[in-house]
Amino acid sequence: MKYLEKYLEIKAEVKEALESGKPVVALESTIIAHGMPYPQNIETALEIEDIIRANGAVPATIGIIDGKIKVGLTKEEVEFLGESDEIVKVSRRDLPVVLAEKKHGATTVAGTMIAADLAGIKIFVTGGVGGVHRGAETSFDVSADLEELKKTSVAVIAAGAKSILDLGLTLEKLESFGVPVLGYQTEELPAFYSRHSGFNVDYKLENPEHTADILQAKWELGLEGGVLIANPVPEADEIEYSVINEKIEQALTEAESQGISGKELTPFLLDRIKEITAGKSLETNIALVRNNAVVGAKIAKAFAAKN
Ligand code: PSU
Ligand code: MN
Repeated sequence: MKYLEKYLEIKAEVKEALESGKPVVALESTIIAHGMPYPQNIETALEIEDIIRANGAVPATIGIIDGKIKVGLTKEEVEFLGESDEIVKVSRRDLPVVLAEKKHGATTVAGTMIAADLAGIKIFVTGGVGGVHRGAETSFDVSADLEELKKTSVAVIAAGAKSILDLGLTLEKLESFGVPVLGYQTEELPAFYSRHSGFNVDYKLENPEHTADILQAKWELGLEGGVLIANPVPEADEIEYSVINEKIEQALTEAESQGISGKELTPFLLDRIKEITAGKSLETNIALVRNNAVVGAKIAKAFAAKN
């Protein structure tokens, strides 16, 4: 792409890995800047990179510094994104403005998928994806993450979608968009904090090799678009659906009465749920991201071995 270098910078270690066909795992930065509080946000981001390495892949945390998309942030850049309160939450619609105005940005699932795709990274690990918000029939609040999954060929490993969303409608959208929703060693869609949601996934993944075969078949055939790999939180760390659901309802009611909407809604809910659960939701959030990193690195390894 003619102007790619103007906007995108790939860290040397990541570039070398991509050129030599080593497994690389993309990581997002909205979770750092807007998804978790300081200092756990920075600690978790750096720990996740170590977990990816320990499982045989090269981590590439993606964010925007001074109007440049960085594929592979340095430790100092991760710290900066985690500390500063002037970081824009960047999805597809925000990208051109933040780049042109040379601002700093944290990429959402959609933003990170775009950057990973430009850099040639196929596997991306995060906590949870955006989806259809509850009440979307009147608010029209549907995350741009879903549109991105429809068109951008990157596999996203997440602990399912959080029940701040309407999970049933989120699955319907993904079906219409032709996005496979694959459960990692489970037939049920995990609901982020909990392993159970009452909804089934489309297909169950047995292991990393099985996953890699499916990704290869999709993309070799030219079936563009992403895949959602739903990996349940470990049992020891989960919060039961019935327990967390009540807290979520409370946070949603508060958001509504305070008129919170648009890109502010997801960060607001995450923060309120953390307060309402006295920090328990944050512990669970960290645990499930760790677990996704292990699985994601293994899938990246299996996929790299085929290509
Ligand atoms: N879900 C989480 N933690 C997060 C997010 C979602 O459990 O940090 C972030 C991700 O970056 C996701 C974004 O892409 O929120 C979705 O925001 P919105 O609903 O505004 O599209
Ligand atoms: Mn939204």
